[in-house]
Amino acid sequence: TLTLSATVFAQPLPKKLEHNEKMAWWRNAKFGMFVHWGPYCLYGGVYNGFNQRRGGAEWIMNRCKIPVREYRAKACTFNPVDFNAEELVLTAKNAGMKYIIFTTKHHDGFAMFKSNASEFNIVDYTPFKRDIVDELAKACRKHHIKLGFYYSQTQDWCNPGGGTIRKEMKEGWANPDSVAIDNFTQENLGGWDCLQRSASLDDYFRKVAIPQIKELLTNYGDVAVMWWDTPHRISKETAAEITAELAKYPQVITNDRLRRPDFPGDYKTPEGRIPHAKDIERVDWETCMNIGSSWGYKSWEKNWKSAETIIRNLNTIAARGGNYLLNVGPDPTGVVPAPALDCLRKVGEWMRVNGEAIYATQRSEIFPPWGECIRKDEKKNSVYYLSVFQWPEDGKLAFDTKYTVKEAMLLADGTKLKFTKTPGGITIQVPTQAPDKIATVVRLELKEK
Ligand code: FHN
Repeated sequence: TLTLSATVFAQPLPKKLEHNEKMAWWRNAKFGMFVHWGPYCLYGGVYNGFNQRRGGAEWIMNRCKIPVREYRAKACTFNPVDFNAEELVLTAKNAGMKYIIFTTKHHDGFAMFKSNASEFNIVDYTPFKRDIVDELAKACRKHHIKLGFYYSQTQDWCNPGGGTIRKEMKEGWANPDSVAIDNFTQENLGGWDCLQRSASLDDYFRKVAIPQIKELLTNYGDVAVMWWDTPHRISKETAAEITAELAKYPQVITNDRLRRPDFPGDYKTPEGRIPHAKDIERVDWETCMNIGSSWGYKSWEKNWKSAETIIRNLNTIAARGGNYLLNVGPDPTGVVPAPALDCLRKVGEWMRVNGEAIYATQRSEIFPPWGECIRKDEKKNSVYYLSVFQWPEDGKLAFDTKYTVKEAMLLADGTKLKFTKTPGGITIQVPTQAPDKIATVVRLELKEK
């Protein structure tokens, strides 16, 4: 009968992966690159000669109340001719990063990929015409870097249906019929008239967001992560529809920002901060943080973080059992700003020597005063990596442990270190000068009692 044949030919859903199996690569990876890039980079945090005062430069349209038509006209000029996906992927890889999370669509609604759901995308709307997500996916596959997609599911400032737009529409700037300022002519508003407009948020999900999510999941090979953002204003039903779509791709890991609290995803996402160890016990988590002070490119950035800060943060995060997702914002030509590249190069140098202390490690539950203690369970024994930020001037490094230490060495060059037992643990004899002023790693092999 009809019913029987429908049952027989129905496509079975792929086998559900066990949670631990699915999370394994992510837990081992520890360090990833976040990339915030879209037409907002054309402003670089400056509008009409004024520096944007609050928020990341990717929020410039909202913060400076740039009319939709004007913003879209600006987006028409996006032509990042120096973008080279392989260069970006290799920048991440050489810094020791194992995955990239790329903003496929941020709150401005612009898709960095070819989309049939909205013409407001890099291929159909700009002279560049290249599918950036596709190029990135290919480069990531070539260099064995996992690729995840940031997708802002609840906001689209260029579409009346998009998320937070109602309030902004009352303010005028987000009204799609608002008049562009003088320096944009009707001619360079290209594509405007045929753009999608959704009447409501539901309509937006149906016509734009869900079709785009499907495009992302099907057109670019294996997707490692779906990274949602701003988890408000999405109905339970729509979130469930998205989750049902995701169920077809059991390998895809998701963060916790689809809809709170009923769609917790696979891991938590503290933003711009490293949580206290006691607040993130027995959960997977990832700190996302800027390498400067803005997610999107800011031409007047002055607060670049040093390699020392990044390396120490990475150690602290590893010691507390988390991942570090470090953000860069490429400029209008498609290139990561030089101070960020310089920092990542130094981080890479440290990682090439000391990566063993970061990858595939676990939280240690020991928080020494001079730095961090990171744990790795090996077949027979466990290893502690003591990452020393404040070097002991007397050459005596005190470490409290209830375990028996079999061997101590400097990770960088394998120099064996002598140690003596103390009532609470051991004292390790180390050189009086810190071999690495940022973080010297002492590797301890333990024999557990
Ligand atoms: O509003 C965004 C912001 O621009 C950026 O994308 C960050 C990254 O975590 N998420 C939002 C704020 O939570």
